[in-house]
Amino acid sequence: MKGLVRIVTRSAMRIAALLFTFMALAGCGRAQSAAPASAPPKTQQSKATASPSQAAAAAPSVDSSLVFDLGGGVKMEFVLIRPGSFMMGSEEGYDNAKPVHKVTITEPFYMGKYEVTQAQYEKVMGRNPSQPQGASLPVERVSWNDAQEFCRKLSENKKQTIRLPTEAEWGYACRAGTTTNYYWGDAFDAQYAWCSENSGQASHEVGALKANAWGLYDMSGNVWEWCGDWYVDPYPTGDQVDPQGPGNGTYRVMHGGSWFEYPQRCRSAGRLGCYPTGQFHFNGFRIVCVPRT
Ligand SMILES: [Ca+2]
Repeated sequence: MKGLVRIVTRSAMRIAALLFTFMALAGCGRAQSAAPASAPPKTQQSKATASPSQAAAAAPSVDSSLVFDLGGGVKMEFVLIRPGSFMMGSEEGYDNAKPVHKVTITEPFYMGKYEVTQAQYEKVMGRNPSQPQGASLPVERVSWNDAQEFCRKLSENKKQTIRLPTEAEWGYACRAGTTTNYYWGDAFDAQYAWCSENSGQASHEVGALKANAWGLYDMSGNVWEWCGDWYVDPYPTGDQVDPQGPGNGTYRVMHGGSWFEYPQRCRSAGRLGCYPTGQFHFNGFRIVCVPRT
């Protein structure tokens, strides 16, 4: 009977996944117009370059980490990301990651070390929309609007500016100075990310796999992560400094792929646009805290 329930549950999740993919191809179709989920790009070679040396500079007076106590033993950890430049996007693979362009981040920011967990979400919001449930699992089935409300409430509680990362901040933190398809190399490695290859068709506790070079976990895979920007496709050309995305739009940006996606979607340049009201089994988020000056 348990097996039947599991099969039924997985079937339901699969249907939801297919619906999500349909959304990606139809409702959110502009996000993946170049290639469907079932047809990964032929080549995955990244053309991006980064400036890891620049990442080590600046922000000497800001603590390198930050921890929020949310009560009841639930904590939230952040890693300081220092200013620097990188090449955003990829000339190979999905068209929506083109053109590659130089981005400079001028201010330090604290990036969530992990995806927001269900325990953290429940502490702040008083509810947990996820299925299945587990304190250390990433919260999912949260819309962009839900994530915004989470940030607003936590900012109010902590008297600090807490927000979603911009798409540029997310990409910079994800690459962590790397220029390869993934932040560990050019080929998928199951030691770093949960995707369709190794997930067993479910999300996993945050931080169970290896981190990137700057100490961030699950930037690739597990759950898609909302960014603050409106979705734009293609990227603008030319160098950008602290880009915030377009002033308006229809879709919001998600990055990093998920437990359901093929590895190719979980590359550092992988992105998707979806309605800000969208709630799926694969979308969660992580947050940024602006250092006090
Ligand atoms: Ca993720």
